[in-house]
Amino acid sequence: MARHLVTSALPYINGIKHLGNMVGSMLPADVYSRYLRQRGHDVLYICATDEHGTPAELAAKEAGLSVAEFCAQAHDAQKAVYDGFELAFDYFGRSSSQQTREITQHFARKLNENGFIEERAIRQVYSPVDGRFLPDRYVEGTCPHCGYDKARGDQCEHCTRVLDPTDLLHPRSAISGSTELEVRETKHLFLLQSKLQAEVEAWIDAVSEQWPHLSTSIARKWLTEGLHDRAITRDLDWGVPVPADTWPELAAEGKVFYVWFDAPIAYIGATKEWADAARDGETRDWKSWWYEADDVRYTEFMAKDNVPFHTVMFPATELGVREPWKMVDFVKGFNWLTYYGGKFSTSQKRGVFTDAALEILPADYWRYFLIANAPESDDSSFTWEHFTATVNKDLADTLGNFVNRVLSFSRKRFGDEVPAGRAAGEAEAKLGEQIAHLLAEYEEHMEALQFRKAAAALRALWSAGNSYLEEKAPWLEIKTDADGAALTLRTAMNLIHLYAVVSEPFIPATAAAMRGAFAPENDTATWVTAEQAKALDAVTAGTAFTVPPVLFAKITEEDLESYRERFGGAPDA
Ligand code: B3M
Ligand code: ZN
Repeated sequence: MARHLVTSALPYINGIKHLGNMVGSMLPADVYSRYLRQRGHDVLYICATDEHGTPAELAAKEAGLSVAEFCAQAHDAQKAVYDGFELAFDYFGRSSSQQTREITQHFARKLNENGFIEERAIRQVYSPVDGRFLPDRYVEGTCPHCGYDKARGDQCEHCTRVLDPTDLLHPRSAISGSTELEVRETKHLFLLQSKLQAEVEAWIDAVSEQWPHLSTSIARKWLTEGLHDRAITRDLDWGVPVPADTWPELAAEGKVFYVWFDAPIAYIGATKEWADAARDGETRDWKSWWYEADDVRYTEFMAKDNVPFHTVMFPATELGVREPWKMVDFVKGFNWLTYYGGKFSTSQKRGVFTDAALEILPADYWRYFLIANAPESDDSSFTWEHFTATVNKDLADTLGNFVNRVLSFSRKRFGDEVPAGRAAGEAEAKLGEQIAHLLAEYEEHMEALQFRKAAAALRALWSAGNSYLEEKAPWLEIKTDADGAALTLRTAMNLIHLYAVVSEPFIPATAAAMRGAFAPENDTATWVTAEQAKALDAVTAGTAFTVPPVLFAKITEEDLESYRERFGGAPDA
């Protein structure tokens, strides 16, 4: 039993996220955390809103609110959606917290003491039309590496290379579009990452053997290009202030840390928020998860554009602090989920946002579909047609229908208690072997964080029940052999109970409904052993049960049409 620390990339504060954001960070982290908890591990799943930086300032301006007020509201709005998705965070904090501020300032002081921070005068892009210095991501232009014409000054979203605004070809202000940009001189703090290159490389060599190819390839690419010293302060009103005890001049000018400097530190800060939120005599020790925490296994989840920051830049920061802070053990990176092969687009209203998704269907429909089609080894595409087919086949037919059919039929023929029938025979022994085998497969894929494969194994478990039921056909058996039919139904009910337990990470609400159908005594099991899977007798004859309402409604042609209309269908349709 290990301690598992899990974090998912912090959703940026400026708006409700789309399904692509969900499947590339929070949802798989939740599925994994739930699985580990069920297996008896001590798990801490931490997330937070990422609240600093220019986009927050601009979104607040647009909403006519102070940045603080905007962030408070936007945090609550995001949290409500995540609750709707049944994301079971241990804590969902905020990067603007006092806790993150203090730890960020501590990190900066330590980096400075250790010779990894330097004050430098730089020439920065100033936009007279906008009357301000333009932070990196507010300079847009053409990527010098791949030619993408909407590259931002901090990173090219297309080829994921990290950029400097002055690298861009044909630069323009992202605020006003003005191309009359000037360069003015101002002082900033620089993190001397170049001095840490060798250490980061050695660390990657030591730790990344089991990581997905996506995570290591991005990290290696970045390291091969060479770690450059980077400005870690900005001229903004909103952010973690540069500590005045160490840099009085910059503090007086109102410089704050760059959002990507404090955002990963907010994983630690949010853990401290969690500890500080303890009530009623409960003690929570945040530091044991992060400091000298060799017994902790730390797993991070994120989409590919965030991988460089987590595999290279934040590790460089942690190494430079020269204190034993916990570093990541496993980086689960994801490719993009596309919408009909194109990008989800807020501005063009194409794609599905997480709040809208929950307006039309409950979380479990989305959770299952998204994880079963997670963009793990490649990009994957969301289409309404694929979503509909998956829901109808896997959730409504294979799982939902099985549950309702078995329970309704049994109630009709044998009443409200699990029937006894005769002792298990050959068909049940064969089924038990098969279930135990598939369960082992499911566990193996979950341990390896192979979510699509885990979903396929789960689906195979559900299918095995259907095949058994078709083969035994209790609706025919009942005519000649009531004891045989009762055995079939009792076995099928045991499958339902097993499905309830093992499907919980994917579809927690449905799992609870399935489990709630039975009321066996002392039903505290959080997982199923191989022996139990073979025996399929945890729910004994005589146990009372109820028939839950239909678990998954089928999506009709009409529904499908209305979704296409509301959300936009294929790009050119
Ligand atoms: N907020 C994700 C993004 O906005 C970014 C992740 C931070 S994780 C420390 O692209
Ligand atoms: Zn590019």
